Amino acid sequence: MRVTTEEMPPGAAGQEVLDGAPLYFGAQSDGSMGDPLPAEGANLTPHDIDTRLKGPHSLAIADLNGDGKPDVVTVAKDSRVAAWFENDGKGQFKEHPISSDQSAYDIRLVDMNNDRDLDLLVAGFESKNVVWYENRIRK
Ligand SMILES: [Ca+2]
Ligand SMILES: [Ca+2]
Repeated sequence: MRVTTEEMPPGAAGQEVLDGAPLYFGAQSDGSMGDPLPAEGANLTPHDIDTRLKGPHSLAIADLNGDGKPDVVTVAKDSRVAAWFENDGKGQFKEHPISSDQSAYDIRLVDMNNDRDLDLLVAGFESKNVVWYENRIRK
């Protein structure tokens, strides 16, 4: 298994490799998350991770809880939600809310406090803030 940290621009999709097979992640502003972008010639089956979010604009992928499986973090501008989705490694994701008052377009995963885990950095467009959330998942 190879797990990489990948930061993606708003509205983009990302790719991770899990057990040698590529996984594609995407965010759409219509409220759904998880549908991959069309990839010509590829045989991809979409698996929704969350269809309730309104205006998810940014995704980040990293192993936030240290279990070796890539997790997904997003901010949904219109839902005002920041959340991470724990990957069980079998195609299922469990939502973990981070904030219910964060209207943002962009996120980054960075070790802000040098404690060897990735924290969440958010640029809150309508929240009018820049904030980081310390990763305390494994503590
Ligand atoms: Ca994980
Ligand atoms: Ca950290």
